[in-house]
Amino acid sequence: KTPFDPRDPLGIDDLLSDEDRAVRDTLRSWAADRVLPHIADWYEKGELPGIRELARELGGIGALGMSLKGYGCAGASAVQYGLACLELEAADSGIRSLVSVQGSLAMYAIHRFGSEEQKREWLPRMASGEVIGCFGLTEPDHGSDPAGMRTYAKRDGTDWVLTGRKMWITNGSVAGVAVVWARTDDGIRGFVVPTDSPGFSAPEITHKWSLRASVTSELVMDEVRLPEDAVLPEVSGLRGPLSCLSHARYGIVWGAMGAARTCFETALDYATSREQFGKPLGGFQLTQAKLADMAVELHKGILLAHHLGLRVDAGTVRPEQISFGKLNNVREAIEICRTARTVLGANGISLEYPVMRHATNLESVLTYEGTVEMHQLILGKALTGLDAFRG
Ligand code: TGC
Ligand code: FAD
Repeated sequence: KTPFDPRDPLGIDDLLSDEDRAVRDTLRSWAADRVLPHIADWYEKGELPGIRELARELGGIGALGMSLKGYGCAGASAVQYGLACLELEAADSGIRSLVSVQGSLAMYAIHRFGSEEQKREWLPRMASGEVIGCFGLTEPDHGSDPAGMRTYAKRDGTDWVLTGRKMWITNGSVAGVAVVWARTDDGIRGFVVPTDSPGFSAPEITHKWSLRASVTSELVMDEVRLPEDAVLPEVSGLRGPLSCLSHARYGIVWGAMGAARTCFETALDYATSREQFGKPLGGFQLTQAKLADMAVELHKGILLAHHLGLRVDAGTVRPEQISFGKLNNVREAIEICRTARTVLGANGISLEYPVMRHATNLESVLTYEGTVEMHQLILGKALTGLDAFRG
């Protein structure tokens, strides 16, 4: 009989190929070696020191723009990219964010909508981690509703002149290139902006209580002059940035389960080792109910991520299905982390254990890439045919 594995109760591992497992193991061991020994300290200090070195290492193991083809990218499957996100977020959401924004947002935008010259200029250096990218969509007054953005690019002869502000931009202050979405006379367009352009600055946002080991910045563009070919030629309209978001949201569907897995396993270890009233915490029915519910949601979530991964690989996934995954998996992951926190009692609030760090990180993950409410409304519209975003 196949033995029951408390860490893989449904036998999901059997769904993976040897290549999938190899990708997963590479990322898991990189994170164990390079992130886990330091993350509590980075988190406490609110910094991600050596981010450029980390980016180069991640490039070296093929994690940047992992599922993109050509231009130095690994050309992995969507399932493999998802497994990578899960392993990185099992260490910390901030590290997965670094990789998501680089690969699924900045590189994806250039890969899908850029000119051949833009792809050749930026993608190989972004895949290797030599250049970090960021993705500027959100503005101070336009988050969930990016259609209202104010950042504006006007023509001046053949040049573009870009003015505006973006807010809450991951990787902003360390980026060498920013993909910035702006209003133009022809609708919303994407611009590839070298961050050393005169008039461009990216002050870091501090005092965050979530994603503390991640760089988050404002982008300020004060009449940044760009050549004609800075625009992404292959898309106009909100479809451009929203397509990139679909790709990044897919990674989060997996990633959130990584944070949840770490919290579940921490709670399971704790419950089987700490005793109260003369027996292990895991021997009390109330603790078992928590562990059982956490395990059910965790592994359902991984199955859902795997299912979506197969659809992405087959080219059949719909954006609403990705919203389904992001809504469910982030919401359940945060619940799992909060429950794990209770199993650890007072130790649950300590940085000596990872659960509170993951739970507070997931507060950002719940909000970025479309809030819970946005994904409910996207699904609600798909279910009813009625648009409830406005009025
Ligand atoms: P709507 O009229 O629905 O759509 C406009 C056009 O876009 C198309 N479209 C999509 N295309 C591809 N993928 C998707 N997911 C798409 N969703 C919509 C749509 O077909 C249409 O195309 P066309 O050709 O007909 O014009 O647009 P709307 O203005 O009603 O907005 C819809 C809404 C609210 C769902 C959308 O604005 C939205 O998703 N808002 C949430 C904003 C958001 O998620 N921002 C994230 C910023 S980036 C970020 O958070 C990075 S954090 C990363 C990290 O650190 O890990
Ligand atoms: P708002 O849109 O103001 O929403 C506030 C609340 O109102 C939410 O609960 C929302 O769901 C609700 N709400 C809004 N409209 C409706 C409605 N019609 N019906 C019901 N409820 C509604 N953005 C980028 O572009 N690039 C990045 O790299 C990036 N990185 C980020 C990193 C971090 C750490 C964080 C926290 C955010 C990041 N973001 C980034 C921004 C993120 O995408 C936005 O915060 C998010 O889209 C929500 O926008 P908002 O914060 O302006 O909230």
